[in-house]
Amino acid sequence: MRPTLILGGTTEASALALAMAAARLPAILSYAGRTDSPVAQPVPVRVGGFGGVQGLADYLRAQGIGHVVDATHPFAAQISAHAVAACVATGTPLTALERPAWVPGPGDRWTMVPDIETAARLLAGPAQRVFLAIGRQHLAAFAGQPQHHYLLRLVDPPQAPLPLPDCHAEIARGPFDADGDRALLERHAITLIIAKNAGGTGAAAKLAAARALGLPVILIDRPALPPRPGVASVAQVLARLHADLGV
Ligand code: 3Y8
Ligand code: NAP
Repeated sequence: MRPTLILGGTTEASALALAMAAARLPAILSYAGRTDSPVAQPVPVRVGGFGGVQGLADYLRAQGIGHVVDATHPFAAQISAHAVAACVATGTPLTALERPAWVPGPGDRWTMVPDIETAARLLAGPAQRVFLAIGRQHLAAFAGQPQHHYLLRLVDPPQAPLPLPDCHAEIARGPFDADGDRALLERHAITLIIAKNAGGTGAAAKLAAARALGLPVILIDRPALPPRPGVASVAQVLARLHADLGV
């Protein structure tokens, strides 16, 4: 049976890998190599970029991949675009395992913005204590607003000086829980949270904590992705794989 390539790096990708291992369906989970020690998986793992669309297409052919499941994070827009192009080029079935965007509920004080740059522009004004919970890759976008104290949360200790003069980095890997995030916000006297609209459960704790504390949140919309077949659950992915296999 031809293996499935899972483009991973999310809670849902790990859940799919577990289900495929249990169902004895061959799979390879792929990480970009963004973190020092990605969480162990019950299926074979490969780490690192493929080398663009052509590199991914070559990999699909060389490994005889029977199906690609794009279970990457909604902000991982480039790999998702590459997966669409490489699957078209090689005639490989593609399924996206997607999680719906978060929507505000009672008590939420959210401001939705289209991108990271707009979020940074909204910080013009007097100094605040900001939980900038977007990870490491896009911190430079906030260098133009040095007046704030920033609380950061990074997966690995930073290897280079951070682009924000007044910041404190917590080193932690999610998924996170609401009690822990509430204690974090209180311990650092946070007045504003900035987050990506990741959806899912692994990063939602800070929103529940903000609601409990009545704190405002600037929530960044996810980037646009090319159209592709998408499902919302591991069970639906397995159903598509079984349909592929005619079982
Ligand atoms: C390397 C794999 C699993 C996956 C768990 C999910 C949940 C915990 C919450 C906060 C927000 C943030 C960040 C976050 C969460 C899950 C999921 C998720 C957000 C790991 C992982 C990899 C990454 C990459 C990393 C990014 C960063 C983003 C931290 C592993 C732990 C902020 C996104 O230092 C860096 O370069 C980090 C880069 C991309 C965003 C950024 O731009 O900095 N994730 N996160 C994946 C790879 O190499 O392919 O190391 O085990 C996975 C998870 N992180 O299996 O249980 O499913 O979303 N990840 C965001 O959502 O805002 C933290 O602090 O509240
Ligand atoms: P991205 O901007 O969409 O992709 C940039 C390049 O990284 C891709 O072109 C590809 O390199 C490589 N890449 C990305 N994901 C890969 C994967 N799963 N396997 C192999 N190569 C991959 O990606 P990103 O936003 O940096 O995300 C990187 C990883 O972190 C993904 O696994 C994603 O699921 C995870 N993650 C991201 C976020 C986030 O906020 N962005 C949050 C949680 C988890 P080549 O062009 O060389 O093939």
